[in-house]
Amino acid sequence: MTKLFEPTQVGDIAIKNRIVMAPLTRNRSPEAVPNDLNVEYYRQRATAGLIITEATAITHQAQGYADVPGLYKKEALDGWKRVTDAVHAAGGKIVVQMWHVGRISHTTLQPNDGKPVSSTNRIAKAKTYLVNADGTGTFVDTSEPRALETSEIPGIVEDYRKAARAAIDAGFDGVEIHGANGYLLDQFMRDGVNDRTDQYGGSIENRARFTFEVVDAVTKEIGAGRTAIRISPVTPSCESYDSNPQALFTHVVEGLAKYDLAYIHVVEGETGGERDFKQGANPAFDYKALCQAYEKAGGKANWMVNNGYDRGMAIDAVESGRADLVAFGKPFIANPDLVERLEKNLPLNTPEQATFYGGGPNGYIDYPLVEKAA
Ligand code: 8OZ
Repeated sequence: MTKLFEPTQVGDIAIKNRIVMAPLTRNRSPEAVPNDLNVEYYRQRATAGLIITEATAITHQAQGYADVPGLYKKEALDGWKRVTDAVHAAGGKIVVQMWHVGRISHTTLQPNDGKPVSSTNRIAKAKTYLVNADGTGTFVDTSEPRALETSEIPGIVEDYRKAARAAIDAGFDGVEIHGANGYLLDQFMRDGVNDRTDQYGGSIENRARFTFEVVDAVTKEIGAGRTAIRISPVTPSCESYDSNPQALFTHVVEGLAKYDLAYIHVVEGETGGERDFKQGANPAFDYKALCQAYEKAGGKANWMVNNGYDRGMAIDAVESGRADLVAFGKPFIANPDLVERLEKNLPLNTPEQATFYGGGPNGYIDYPLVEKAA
């Protein structure tokens, strides 16, 4: 048996194999409340060693897209409890990805139609997704943000802390802090977005401060063994750019090493795209050096890799010790029984792009299992 299919311990979470369902935005939770369809979707995928939920807004202000779920109101938490119960009853483990979109939002999704908040007043050249009155979806430009006042930042750290507590109370095995893909924490970390002059802007230390404050608050609230983080050092998603991602993320992982986190989740390359993507004139990103810097600083968390892995790459990554866990995204959309298919080296269903975002059961809970496909 290859190590990929063997059980392991991820912080406080015991998992039955090292295949992880990556966070996947599906826009099927109107009013931010997980519903029966969502329960069924996650239940079907419980043979994954670990499920990471789709990105989930920690507050109303953290919302940036139509019909994504939240962690901030009773109905949503009750809905998530039904999801976590179903996954646990099916023998799986599940963590929630805690999300604040920052400037990747639209005034119509914000409390009192306010401006989205960010590290900057500058608008992102990016799109968000809204649902029209007739139920059809459209991609629209994000709204102009306002830079958070320095004095507002502790309140957002507190929002993360509260959301982490609510997640554990809703039955999650842990939380993954979304520090990737150009959303709020990334908007602070990157010098191509962050134009602040306070203690949250300028040097790498200052830009990473907010992320560390969030990690600190969440680990104190629920324990480091139930806390994880996702980073995407070079992804251009949501117009995120940094002049020196290697130095920035080396500092980030060195700082994370002092927490005994469950895992560090690294998107290699462009999220959902090219694995060898580079930011501007930067040299190719050295992921091995990143992991070594983490270990040299005393970091012991599981190292989770993601982006375009196939069976052979995943087996090799874990067997060679380059990674402890491998997250699969699109293959899990189309293959609820992905673990069995990888283990037996069976063919995979092809995901249908047209039904990724929004809609109903079609393209969501109707992908066939291997027996039925055969
Ligand atoms: C796809 C569409 C909308 C949001 C991310 C949460 O990139 C997302 C996302 C992905 O992290």
